[in-house]
Order: sequence, then C-alpha cells, then structure tokens
Amino acid sequence: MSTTDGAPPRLRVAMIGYGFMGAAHSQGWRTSPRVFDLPAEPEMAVVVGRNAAAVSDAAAKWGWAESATDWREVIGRNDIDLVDIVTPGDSHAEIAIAALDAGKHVLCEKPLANTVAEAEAMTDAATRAAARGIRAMVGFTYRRVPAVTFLRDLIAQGAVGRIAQVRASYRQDWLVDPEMPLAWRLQKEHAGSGALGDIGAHAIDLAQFVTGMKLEKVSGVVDTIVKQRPLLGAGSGLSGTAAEGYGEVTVDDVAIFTGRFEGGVLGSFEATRFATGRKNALSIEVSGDKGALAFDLEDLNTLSFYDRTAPNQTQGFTRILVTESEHPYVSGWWPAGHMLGYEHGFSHQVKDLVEGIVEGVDPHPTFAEGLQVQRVLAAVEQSSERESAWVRVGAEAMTPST
Ligand code: SOE
Repeated sequence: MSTTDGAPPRLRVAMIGYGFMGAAHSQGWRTSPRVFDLPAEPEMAVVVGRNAAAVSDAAAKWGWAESATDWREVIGRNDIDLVDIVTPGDSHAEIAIAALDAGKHVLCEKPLANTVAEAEAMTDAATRAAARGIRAMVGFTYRRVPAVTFLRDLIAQGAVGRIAQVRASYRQDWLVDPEMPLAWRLQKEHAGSGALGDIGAHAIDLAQFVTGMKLEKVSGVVDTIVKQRPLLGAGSGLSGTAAEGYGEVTVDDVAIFTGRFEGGVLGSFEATRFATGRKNALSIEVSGDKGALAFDLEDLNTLSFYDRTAPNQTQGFTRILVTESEHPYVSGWWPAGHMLGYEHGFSHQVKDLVEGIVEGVDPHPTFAEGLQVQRVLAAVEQSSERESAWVRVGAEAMTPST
C-alpha cells in the first residue's frame, strides 16, 4: 500500500477480466469507498483483458485509470497492491498463485478453481503469502447480502434452536432454450463444471456460512439436459455471428444432492439452469426445534422467520425487513425501507477485504473455505459417477482428481 502524508493509505488494484463479474466488481471498487469509511483508499489502477480495444472501452466505462493485455506484466508492477480475478475458472489458479507469490493481495471469484488440485495449490500459496501479511479472499458475495449475514447471526443466537434440516437451492432458467449458444460456462475445460460449480457453489457456501457447519459427505446426481448447442464464429459462444454447427456441452445442467453436515444434520441441495421462470433464485431454509428461517435472493431485503416459542395462536412465518441501520452493512446506505440490491454485496465485499488487509487478518471466505467448497463439488461429481453412492468430502484426495 502506498501512503502520502496524512491521507489514508492507497490500495492500488488491478482487475484481471472484464465480463459480467468485471462490471459487478468495478461497481464495488467505485462505490464502497464513497459509502463506507474504509481504512485504505482503493485505487482502480488497471483492468486487464486479451482484447486491447474491448478492455480499453471497459476501463473508460467503469472508471479504471488504465487498461492492459498482459496480466503477468501487471502482476509484476511495483505500483499494484491487489489483484482482483474475475476471469473464467480455468485461469484462477495460475493468476492467483503468481499474484500471491509476487506479494499481491488477491480477491478471486467463485468457485475458487476448476479442480481440487488447483484449489489446494491456491490455498498453499495463500498460506505462504499470509505469513508475509498478504491476504486472499474468495468472492462468495451472497454472504454479504445484509439479510444473509443477519440470518447467520440469528442462527448463531439460537433463533431456530437445534438445527434439524437445511434446504438450499439455486435455480436459474437461462439455458432452457436449446438454441442458447455454447458459451464458455458450458465447456468443462473453461468452467470446470456447470450449474454445480457455477451456482451450486453459492448454495454450498451459503449453507455452510449461515449454519456454521461443514458438509462431511454427499450423495448426488448431475445431468446434462441439452447435450449439443450452436457454436458461434467467435468461439466465445456469444458473438452473434451465424452459427457454425453444433458443439458438445461437457458440463452439467442440473445437480441435485443430499449432504450430511458435521454433527449429522441432513441438507438437501439443488442447482439448476432449467428451472423455467426462476431467474436468479438462490434460496435457503433452516429448520430447527425452536423455529425456522428462510431467505430468497429474489426478495433479498427480507427474511422469513417462524418462531415456535410464540403462543400457538400467533405462530406463523413473519417477514423481517432487513433494512434497519442495526442490520449488517445497512448503516452505510439508506433509511429503513429504502432497499438494497444485488450490487451492494460487491461494495460490502470490498469493505471487508480492505479492512482485513489493513487490520492484518484473513478476510472470509478464505481460500481454505473456497477449497472446502471445491471438495464438496468434487464429491458430488464422484457420487454421481458411482450411482449416487455416499462420498466423503475430501475423499477425492485418495483418487486421481480429474
Ligand atoms: C451465472 O450463472 C451467474 O452469473 C453466476 O456465475 C454468478 O456467480 C451468480 O451470482 C449469478 O449467475
């Protein structure tokens, strides 16, 4: 971090990648320091992408001082303190390990990697770097929706009592059209997996975060519903030129699995891109002997709370509006009832990351937490290959990882 007399230290950021997550992260870097009193001032120094003209346009549009096309050169610069990785999963490991070894703090989009082996190597690099005061974090931003953090707090305070069951799902429908082109998210070599790793990872992290329990074993099935999709000239799958034939979808469209948490609690999970009508429906319900709590991203300012300790005649799910200044993160924004949105979690992510870096503590989720999610993903895939047999999370270490 660079400091000048009296002013807060500056944290010069390089973002690698400039797709949808590049736009969302840029909004967080721009807005967070204008809303929260951060202990260091992030500086949007450079955005990196392979296409010089396109990444230059992105820099101008999103407020990055420079654009570049060589991430290795940018990571080597002395005027960069933090690398924010928003590329497809097939480059997370190489970029993150190089950045950490070069002494740069790292924020890496989810899932951490495309394989357990990559996630392990990234976690080892983060451990080495932490010894030198370098911090690393995974971008599971839904933890930072105020209602989700508040849900975690209520469970920790005993609001539902002893947890009996957890239900988590993430349902989208952007692939229901069989003519949707073969984008990088549908190719294993780029994405690692399909709905399972892209959105199932969020459901897994959410369930482990709000309950404070880790999944120990899973039994599941993954499936590909549309097995071939139109290729588009640019190969990126979204260029809009005339279709040049069809290509194989090499990842899952749907993943459904059961999980056993530490302590024996059962969880049921679904991740699908074929839930017609569900646009971005990440939801969780935690049931206990004193009550239940439920969250739905499509109504993200509220929590549903059922209190079994209330008098029988008045029991029912109440709708908590999580917009009071006492609620997590809300004090930086608007008065009660003025609502927050999808993008605010990215500003909260910047806040927590910058605070962790300045305070010298690993911000959560750490790479080790990202590795735990990666191991659950691998266990689900292995279970599906074994007729949905139960697979212990972490057992994939005993068998060659794909
Ligand atoms: C596509 O499924 C996607 O953009 C995911 O990659 C994100 O992680 C999720 O938050 C929204 O949907």
